[in-house]
Amino acid sequence: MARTVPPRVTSLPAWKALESHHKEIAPRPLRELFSEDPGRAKRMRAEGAGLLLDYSKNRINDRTLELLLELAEGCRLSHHIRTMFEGQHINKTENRAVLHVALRMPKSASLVVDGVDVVKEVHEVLERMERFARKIRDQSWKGATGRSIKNIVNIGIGGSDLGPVMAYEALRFFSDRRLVFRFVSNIDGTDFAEATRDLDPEETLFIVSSKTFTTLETMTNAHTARRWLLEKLKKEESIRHHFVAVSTNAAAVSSFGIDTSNMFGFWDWVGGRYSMDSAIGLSTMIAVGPENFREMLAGFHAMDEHFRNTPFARNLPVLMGLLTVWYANFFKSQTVAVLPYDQYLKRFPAYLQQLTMESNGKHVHLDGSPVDTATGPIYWGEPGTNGQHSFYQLIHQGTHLIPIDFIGFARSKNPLGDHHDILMANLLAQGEALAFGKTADEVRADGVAELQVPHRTFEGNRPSNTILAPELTPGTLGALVALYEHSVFTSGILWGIDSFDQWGVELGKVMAVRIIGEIAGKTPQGKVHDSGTAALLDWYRENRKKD
Ligand code: G6Q
Repeated sequence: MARTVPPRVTSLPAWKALESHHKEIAPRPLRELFSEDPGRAKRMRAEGAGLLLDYSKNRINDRTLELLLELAEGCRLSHHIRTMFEGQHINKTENRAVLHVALRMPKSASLVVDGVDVVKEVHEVLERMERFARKIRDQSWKGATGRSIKNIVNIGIGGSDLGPVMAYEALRFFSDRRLVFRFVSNIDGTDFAEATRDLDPEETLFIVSSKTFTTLETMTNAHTARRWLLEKLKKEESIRHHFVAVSTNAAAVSSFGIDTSNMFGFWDWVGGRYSMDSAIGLSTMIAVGPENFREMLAGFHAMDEHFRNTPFARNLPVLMGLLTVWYANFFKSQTVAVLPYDQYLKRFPAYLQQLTMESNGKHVHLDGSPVDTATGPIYWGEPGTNGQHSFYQLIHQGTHLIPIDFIGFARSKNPLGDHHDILMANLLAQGEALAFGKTADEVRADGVAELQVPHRTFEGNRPSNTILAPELTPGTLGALVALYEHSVFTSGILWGIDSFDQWGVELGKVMAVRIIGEIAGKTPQGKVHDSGTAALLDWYRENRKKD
């Protein structure tokens, strides 16, 4: 297959034009951009898959958009979108297709990749998951002693944990409240101990979620779970009633003692951080039921179709991906804050951290040459309004420019008095205050003492996107996640990097394994470490056994 490395983004005429355009736009306040252009808010919004994106409070004008769209053209974004949807091996460094979009294609669709109809396989697994989820939900699946399952513990880490946790929290409203869900990821024994301390093994099901079934943290936790279970249930035979696996590695699943008829598979073309809608979402399906899970998949698919078919000027993920590049490379912003005004989305920023930072935290182009621009920014955030009483001060008056994604819904799942109106008023007020600030004259007009005026002045010009939807439903969640997946893809294409590998995770893993051996005294400590690490290791060896 011909290697299609996009042209360097910095060599494109649109890049050069954006550099000089940035000089004109950077000093212009959003106040001015709005006052001279009454149609701006109406024009700078786009809708897709049930989501509304208002991007008018960004430091852009029509010319900026024109140039950013030209940049996308120059990087052959349409071609790259097509190659992803066709199942070409766009994850070059691992020589893999990238086909999370196939996980949510309808049953009637077909996508033949490397001679196999992947959609057919996806639906076969989905149907097996459904049968299993229904058995747990209607209590016909029994534990080894004949008791029904009440507790579901997902053991996994990274992509095999963050999506399931986030989705469980986001869709908790739709979950079966008779069931208890816990998520164990950390190798720290505290995670397992706290997650299981009040659970009865007879009523507990473990889902061991691991694509490779070799991940140190997950396998250590899974073996601990096995011992915890057998301590009470004694017989090895009980394992198959209390353990199921989600993996691509049938041999390892079987040698753990899990019946492979209770293994739910997926494929090497599903990256960990893109897998919450694969069998990795088994805990989500058990929690919310197969119908809601299907609705979530439909939401993902609606955004996939929007991304694939909508002209870039009205394409939500493309616009967001281009704006990410605009701030990261021209304003030199280093971070993006994601601020969901919905308590159910409390784990969404953590989920996005992996999706965005593991995908676009890269230092070389696809061909291995060093990047010549900054790449993926740091993502962070907390649900509103909590963040307002914590870190918003820095966003309002600090020295860093932090673009924001506000996320909100027209209706609450828990309408309590006027809580929701107050919540949404805060979202709108923050966007407005950040964009337009408060001038010294306005502060003085409030009668503020001169000494305080500079402290109480807000420069404004802090950009934000506002993403709105009628309600947080399974479908909305799917659309929202797909929005970010494709916006990450868009930025990654512009930067010319591989958004689908994660080599950066490897080195630490290898070194940890070596040090584990050294702690246990199996490998001699020589000059393998720098003096600082060697001293810390000595300290730990001396102190680990003491009270
Ligand atoms: C995600 C990464 C990574 C992965 C975990 C767990 O894109 O690949 O976070 O999901 O390391 O891997 P396993 O599922 O193989 O245990």
